[in-house]
Amino acid sequence: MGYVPSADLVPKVLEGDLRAIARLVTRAESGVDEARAALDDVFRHAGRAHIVGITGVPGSGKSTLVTALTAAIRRTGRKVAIVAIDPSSPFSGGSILGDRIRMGEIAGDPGVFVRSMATRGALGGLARGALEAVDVLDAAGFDVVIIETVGVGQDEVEVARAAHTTVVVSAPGLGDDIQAIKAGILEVADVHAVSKCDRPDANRTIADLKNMLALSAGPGTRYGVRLASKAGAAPGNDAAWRPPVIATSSVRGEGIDDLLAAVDRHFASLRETGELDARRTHIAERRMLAAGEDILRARFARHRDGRVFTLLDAVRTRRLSPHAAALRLLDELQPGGSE
Ligand SMILES: Nc1nc2c(ncn2[C@@H]2O[C@H](COP(=O)(O)OP(=O)(O)O)[C@@H](O)[C@H]2O)c(=O)[nH]1
Ligand SMILES: [Mg+2]
Repeated sequence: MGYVPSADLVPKVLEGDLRAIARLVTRAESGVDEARAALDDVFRHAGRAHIVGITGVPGSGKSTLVTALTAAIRRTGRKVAIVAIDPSSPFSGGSILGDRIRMGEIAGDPGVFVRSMATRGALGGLARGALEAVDVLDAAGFDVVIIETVGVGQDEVEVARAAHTTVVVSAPGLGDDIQAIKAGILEVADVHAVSKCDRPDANRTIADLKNMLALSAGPGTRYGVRLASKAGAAPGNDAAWRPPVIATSSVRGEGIDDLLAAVDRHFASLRETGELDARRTHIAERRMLAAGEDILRARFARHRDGRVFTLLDAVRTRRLSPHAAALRLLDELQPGGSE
């Protein structure tokens, strides 16, 4: 089968055609130039889905939890798409947890779309590709789009912050401390999940986490972290929302419905308080700035042999400061293409 132009995929994507969705997601992920206009088009049709980020250190049980959560959401009749950004993600159709939890439970269900993204280095970066893939899935009519990210690295954090609701997963057995603190992701939590609560040491993890949240909660701060929305700590949460701690066991299927209820409650709270708009504005700002950076990098790379080279030379020999050279570059590259 030949190459279907991206523009022709768009109407099919909007109808929910899984083949077209898969193709456009792939093109978003790899940053294909040909797909640019189609992705811009798709963006304008997106905005209905509830974007849920699931983040936590490797091995905390994210993928297993996402599978269980997806099955729970499906039982409410909603369609779910999953974008897993985790090189070690087992979303490959095999079994994750032996007999109890199988991808099979959700694999083959046309109301579920799963895509793992493990590759880096594509032009424009992982964050852009992943978020445009989310746009495609949103526009395609998935009610919930779940993004699984390892809570480390700039790209992952960028993606996690594009969610409406972020679930931070902590687990027993991964060391004495709450790992989310070390990873610096605790403050992005709208909901805390303590996974693997079938394990005897889970009670301690739950107690530690609750202590930490109680100790460090104070006016103007969350967990001792000042709420500076421009700095990116979960904007849109106000006094009306206190991130709950939900104990879950994917093995036993416990706490999954509670987790879904908390996630749904958070989205409802964002809507009712008007904070959803604040969060959307924040996401718009981050994505727009990131896109600007991508465009500049692309232009820089394209002009590397010409004008850029002359400017680099001027900076190397200290005739121009990096700042002055950058301003000139911006001036000169402005009339450029439409990337
Ligand atoms: N005991 C127990 N183990 C779990 C549970 N959920 C996941 N695991 C195990 O924890 C490990 C990591 O799970 P995975 O979902 O791949 O974690 P991820 O790296 O955060 O995506 C695997 O060996 C799972 O079988 C659970 O509810 N209970
Ligand atoms: Mg995983």
